Amino acid sequence: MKPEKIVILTGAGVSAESGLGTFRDAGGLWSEYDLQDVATPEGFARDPVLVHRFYNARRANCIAAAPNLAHAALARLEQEFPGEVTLVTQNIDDLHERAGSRNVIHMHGELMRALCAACDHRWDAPPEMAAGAPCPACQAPATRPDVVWFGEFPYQMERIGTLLAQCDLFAAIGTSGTVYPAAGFVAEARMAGAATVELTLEPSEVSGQFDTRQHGPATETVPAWVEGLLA
Ligand code: BV8
Repeated sequence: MKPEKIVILTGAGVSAESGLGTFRDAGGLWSEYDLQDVATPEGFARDPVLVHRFYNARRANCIAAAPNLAHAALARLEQEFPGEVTLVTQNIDDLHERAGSRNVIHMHGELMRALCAACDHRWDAPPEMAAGAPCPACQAPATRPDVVWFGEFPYQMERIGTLLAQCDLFAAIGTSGTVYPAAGFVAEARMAGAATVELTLEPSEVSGQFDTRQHGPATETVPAWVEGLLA
């Protein structure tokens, strides 16, 4: 039976072949930085200069990177599939949008957006953010990247819960299934009766919860998977 509502969760692996580092692969971001220092509110309070340096470097990499065949295939699926396709991404890069995806939920925020911790104002981040820079709305020196750190509440969880309860196909692409609540989405989709598929380079921590798994580079597995759905 053809699916009608597809929810796709992506992680760092979908951007790996665009040259953006993953987190937990060998040589990944967490092997160079301690996530406690650069991806927690406590780390930001302790050393905002270090945190801005971390995100400024990733923002520069992101600007210089290009979407890859996996991003392009997912944008094609959204455009050509007769049913509903929603992309829920843990990634903070903008490669899905630059490949043409429109229906994208950034549950961990966006590298290209800035947030004022004092007044909640959000705006397009400059290429380089500086610690203590004043908020354009309230002038408080409380500006930070608009990303969700560990211990913080991911964005649009209510909407994601509704999508998972209603979907009939759930795919996880390029994610290690290490970070919650995202790693729990496959269980929610299964409870809703959805078919589930995992497309990663190697098995994730939740591989056993998927009906089917395809292991290989996203630039090969995702275009083939999309071809099959559109056939
Ligand atoms: C929350 C944004 C409450 C910033 C990120 C104790 C105290 C406090 C919290 C916790 C705790 N214990 C557990 C928690 C929860 C915690 C958590 O899960 N911790 C883990 C480490 C145990 N989670 C949180 O704190 C979350 N908030 O829980 O709030 C709550 C609870 C329930 C409901 C609502 C609220 C907030 C988590 C968000 C943290 N922010 N990033 C930034 O990016 O800098 S997380 C970070 O990890 C990224 O978002 C990243 O996307 C995410 C997951 O990593 P992956 O994307 O999976 O990447 P990874 O490197 O791990 O894996 C790469 C994958 O790609 C692999 O599978 C590999 O095979 C594959 N791959 C590689 N190359 C390719 C490929 N696949 C295909 N092709 C390739 N070429």
